[in-house]
Amino acid sequence: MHIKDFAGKTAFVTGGASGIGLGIAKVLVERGARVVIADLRADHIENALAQFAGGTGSNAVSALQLDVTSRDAYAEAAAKMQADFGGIDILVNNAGVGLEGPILKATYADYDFGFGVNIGGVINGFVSFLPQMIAHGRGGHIVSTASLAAEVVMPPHLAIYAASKAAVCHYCEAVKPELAEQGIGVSILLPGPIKSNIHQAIQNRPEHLRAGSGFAESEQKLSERVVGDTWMEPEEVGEMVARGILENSTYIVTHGIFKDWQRARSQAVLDATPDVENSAVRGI
Ligand code: NAI
Ligand code: GGE
Repeated sequence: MHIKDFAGKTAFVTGGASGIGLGIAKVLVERGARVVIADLRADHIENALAQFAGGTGSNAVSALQLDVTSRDAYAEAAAKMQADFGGIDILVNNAGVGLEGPILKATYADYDFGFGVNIGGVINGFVSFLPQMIAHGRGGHIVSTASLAAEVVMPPHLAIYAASKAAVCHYCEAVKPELAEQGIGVSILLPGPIKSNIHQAIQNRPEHLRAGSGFAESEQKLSERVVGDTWMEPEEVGEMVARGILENSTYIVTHGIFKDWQRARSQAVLDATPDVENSAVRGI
């Protein structure tokens, strides 16, 4: 029931018009999948479709404009996928925003923006698409993009981001066994630094969450950051994701550069944990 190859499969990639999502879309198309790119930004969609134009897989790609935080729009998109393709086989919950700013300046607008897209968008993907992925009986796979930020104690100014990504990670881990019973595989993508437009969070903020934001200054500064030339190419991430889907890997990790921070966090939790004899008193 799990995905064994990509030929003839339909994939829905959120945030698929830029960066990591576009890298994933390119690799899935190369391997014979039909890919629907769902993205908030019309400029990114136009640029992405231009990159496929004239290529061998160009007629396997289409795009729709979708804000993953809009539940009504998401339900409509899922209904369209059911009508057009008999439902999707692969869902890539990748849309996310790299918002950052000092926590003492954060307002509810900032919390709502960060959690709304980064975890809310993932939940909306599961809720909108799970029924059709189960009903069509072909099995399938759901990949969600978290971050290595979920596995370390993050540097300052990234608390909302880290918390939203940790939520993605734990949600996916926890639902994996129940979805396995339905023939649906689950993977979590944990990237390190990848070449993308993640610094453009400010442009992805809806008008109603711009008003009252305490992060305007940080996001303006972030928008001027240049993409590092040692950062990984999105297509390389796409290759890792394709392999992760075929192997139904729980974790797809792109970089080993934060391993010491990952270990330190895990060790600190273990160090604070009472011994087995102590906790056996209460049990669960
Ligand atoms: P990106 O900004 O190049 O791509 C994200 C795409 O998502 C953009 O095209 C944007 O228009 C779209 N998007 C934003 N808000 C949306 C919404 N509400 N609805 C639909 N689409 C929306 O950035 P990148 O880096 O490719 O980001 C993809 C994912 O990877 C994000 O979840 C990000 O947090 C995660 N990530 C990125 C890392 C990096 O180093 N670039 C590292 C770790 C995780
Ligand atoms: C490349 O840009 C970013 C960003 O602006 C915010 C977050 C991230 C990338 C990623 O999710 C990761 C980088 O791999 O998060 C970190 C950011 C900064 C330091 C450590 C990080 O993860 C361990």
